[in-house]
Amino acid sequence: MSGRARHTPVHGRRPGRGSGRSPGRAPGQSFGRRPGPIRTRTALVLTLTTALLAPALLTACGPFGTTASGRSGGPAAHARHPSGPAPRPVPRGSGSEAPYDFNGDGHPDLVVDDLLAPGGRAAHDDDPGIGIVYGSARGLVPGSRRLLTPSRNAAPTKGVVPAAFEAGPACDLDGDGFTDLVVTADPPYDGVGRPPVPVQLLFGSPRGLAAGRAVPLRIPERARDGNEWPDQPTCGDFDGDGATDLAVTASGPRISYLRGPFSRRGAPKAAAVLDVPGTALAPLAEPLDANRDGTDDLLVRAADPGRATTARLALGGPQGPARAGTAFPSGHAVAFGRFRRGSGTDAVVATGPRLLPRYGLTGDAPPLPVRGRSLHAGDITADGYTDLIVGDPSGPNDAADPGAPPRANDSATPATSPTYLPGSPTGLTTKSPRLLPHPHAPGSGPPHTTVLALTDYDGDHHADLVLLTRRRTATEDLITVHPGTPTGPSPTPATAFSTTAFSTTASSDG
Ligand SMILES: [Ca+2]
Ligand SMILES: [Ca+2]
Ligand SMILES: [Ca+2]
Ligand SMILES: [Ca+2]
Repeated sequence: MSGRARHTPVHGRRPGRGSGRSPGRAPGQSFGRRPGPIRTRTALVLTLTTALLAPALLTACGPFGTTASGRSGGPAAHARHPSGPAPRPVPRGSGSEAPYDFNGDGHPDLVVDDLLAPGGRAAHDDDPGIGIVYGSARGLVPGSRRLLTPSRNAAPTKGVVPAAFEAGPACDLDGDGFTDLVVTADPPYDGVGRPPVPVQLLFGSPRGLAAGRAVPLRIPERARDGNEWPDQPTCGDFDGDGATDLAVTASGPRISYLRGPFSRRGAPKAAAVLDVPGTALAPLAEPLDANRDGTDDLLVRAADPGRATTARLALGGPQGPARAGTAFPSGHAVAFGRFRRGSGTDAVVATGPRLLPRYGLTGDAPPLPVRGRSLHAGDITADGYTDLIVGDPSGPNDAADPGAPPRANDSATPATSPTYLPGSPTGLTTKSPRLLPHPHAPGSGPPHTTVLALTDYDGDHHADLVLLTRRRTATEDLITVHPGTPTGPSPTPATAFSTTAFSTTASSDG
């Protein structure tokens, strides 16, 4: 995600599927690829500089104010509040059906998978872990944050605690009303025979996720195929029985289809190998029922994320997501929603230089000249039409040259920061696309802004945008929450804090 190679230490070696981008996982996203222990994260490089948010930050005292100083000099003001507010207890919940609600209090929580290590530099030797920010009726509460680390929270394999720990999707796998987090670790493997299952489950609870260790996902032998690492875990109720299931890659165009509910020991209720129309599973922000038949569908790609490729739906049914559905043109990401008036699900494909809308999934429409490789769909304006945030405008190949001008032969919008594109009765429109200003992160050098999440955290029915902005040499970065408004994401963040705040978090719950 932002300029850091998630190395894999010591033992585990995961061949194959491992080279892509892995965005922070949260609702409202639809892009990229699933994280795994060996990943190279490529920076989202953004070259548009703007001062719009510098003054904004001065008054950006969220409900739990992190940056208010009232003085001039936004960056300096922020530097005096280096990380975030003092840790607060995680609110205790009693279970809910809200997505990404690890403590079951009815308010979605945020997963931050790409943390700056203490001292500021991105870690190359130690995985700083996964940060969780808990929500409230007023939105995310940076004080209510917890750090999950491999040493404290991962399940050991043969007595060895993993060193890498990456967040995957979140869903309620045991059906207790507390969202569970799927993580990927790097268990030891001697290269002989089938590798161990690197996927682990952290179960939610009234105290959230940090209450205990993960358990390894148990994939019965009959549901494995080949000698590849099981990867790209994807949640959904693919058979429509009401229990959340998991799909995990096996080998070639086969998946391990694991039916829920899952036991607290990580075992599915039933499991089988399924053929799907592709070799990789695309991460989706939330389960997708594209044809609205009551079973969730998979989006399957012909190649691992990181490369543009064709994708196809694998439609759910009583036997699981086995039936080939709509095919999509080659691109980096596909997002789904209701982008225009109509009764069916719409899709949009990000090719890199353009967006290809597919209204009603199959309807052709003129391409939109918006550059980007990641898509985040949500109703920001609360008008009933899904809006789009298009991220990663320059792509990994441009990461080393943040000052590069837009490419030649580019009649497209020279988008160098995430772009906001509203849905409307007539569809996605470039009449009013808006480049989002870079939040004013501390440090020097060009800022890199990635989209962490697009979901309604404060319950006002406007999806709220969470950005992570980082400069290459900085010791602090900045997560900003931009509330959704009738005209798009607010340029003024309601909340701002650094990912280094997680490392100052107490290890036990209050
Ligand atoms: Ca919550
Ligand atoms: Ca659960
Ligand atoms: Ca199911
Ligand atoms: Ca909102």
